[in-house]
Amino acid sequence: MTDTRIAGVRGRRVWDSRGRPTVEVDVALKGGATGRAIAPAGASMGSGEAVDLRDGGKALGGFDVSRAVNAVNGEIAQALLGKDAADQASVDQIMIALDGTPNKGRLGGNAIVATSMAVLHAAAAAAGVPLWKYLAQDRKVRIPLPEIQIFGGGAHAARRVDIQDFMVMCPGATSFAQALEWTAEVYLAAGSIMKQAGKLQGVADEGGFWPAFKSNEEALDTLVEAIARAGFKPREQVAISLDVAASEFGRNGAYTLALDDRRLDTGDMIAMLGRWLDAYPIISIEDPVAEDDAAGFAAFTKAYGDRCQVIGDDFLVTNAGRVREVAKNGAATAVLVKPNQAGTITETQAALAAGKAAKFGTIVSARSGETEDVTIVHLAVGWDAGQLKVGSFSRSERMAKWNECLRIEEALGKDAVFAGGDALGYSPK
Ligand code: 2PG
Ligand code: MG
Repeated sequence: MTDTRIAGVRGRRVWDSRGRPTVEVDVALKGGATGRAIAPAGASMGSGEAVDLRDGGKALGGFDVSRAVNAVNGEIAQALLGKDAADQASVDQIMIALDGTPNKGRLGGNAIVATSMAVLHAAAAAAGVPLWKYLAQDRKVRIPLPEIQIFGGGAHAARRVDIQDFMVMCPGATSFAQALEWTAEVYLAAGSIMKQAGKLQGVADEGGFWPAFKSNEEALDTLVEAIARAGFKPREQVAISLDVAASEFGRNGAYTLALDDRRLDTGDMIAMLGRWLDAYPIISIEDPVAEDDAAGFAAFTKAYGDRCQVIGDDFLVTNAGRVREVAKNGAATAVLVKPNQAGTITETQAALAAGKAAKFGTIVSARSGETEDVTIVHLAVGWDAGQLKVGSFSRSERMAKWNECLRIEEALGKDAVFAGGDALGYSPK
């Protein structure tokens, strides 16, 4: 191992998949190793997330990040110079203390998470091993089960459909490579069904088809048809996974499904999702009710937690404390893990570890605003998360991540263990 003390930290403005500014950080170590990372950005965000520092004002829709970049090149660089990149916990603690706010709003979650990830990359480079291996050390890891979007909706497609992500998972696949191949067939079939029906309007923020469906159920029907047309057995081989992202259309126990022109209370929401579980091969549901509806989460999990994985995203915001609390109440069975919700690698890892301790499913996830950065793939493998959510099967900011995971599976060769359906945070009956 070469000298891992930090010799330089440099931030710059780069651009994300929505054409918005974001923060990239380069870290150089005394021994010559370097690391680079880019902050992603969400659109449907939990209120408990670390917040990005944006400039506001008229230019670039208020999304510019010059203040966050200045924070990296000024205060953060100064505080980290000479510190040991191999001691991630201390580096992250320094930034948390320096920021001094509960939501990282002073220096910016974007500035802090990009720096935290760049430090991690530099430490792995100094150790001379790929990042996933640096994180795994001698522990056994699995290649994650991918969760891949076919239709986009909600905040990622101008609310064309209310449900945000209509995704597939391939519990019947025996390798990551096979899961991708099966998903590619389903994506292709879905596209041609929609084209024939005149329902294809392009792609949404994460690369899934932007649909012209008349109802949320039509999306589910079309997805089942696509799975069958691609030649797979729905549920056993290829199953449906939903991110309802209910906080986007519900608050205080009242939900408005604009497309279906229906107003629902928490009980109605749970009953509707129950009917969908009866009618469709759904094995995972994320944020079934709004983030402020802990009782709704508990009721949903009690009713259906043995029939599908119940994931908390906006509800748990990659927060270890919340995961522990919710595990006690049985209000979810899985946690979505997004580094920029927590703001540092250390806090992200703590949330994932809390999920594992609770025997939850753990899903490392990208954001709707992404870049060529593939750090999350290494986190998913190195921390043995078991599941990986990256968006759809088009657009290079998504494909860069699926392709990176293929390379890791290949590098592991005979030692590669695919997590498959066993990684889900429930036991299918
Ligand atoms: C989510 C993510 C990714 P966003 O809700 O899970 O799909 O979306 O990054 O906009 O929060
Ligand atoms: Mg979500």
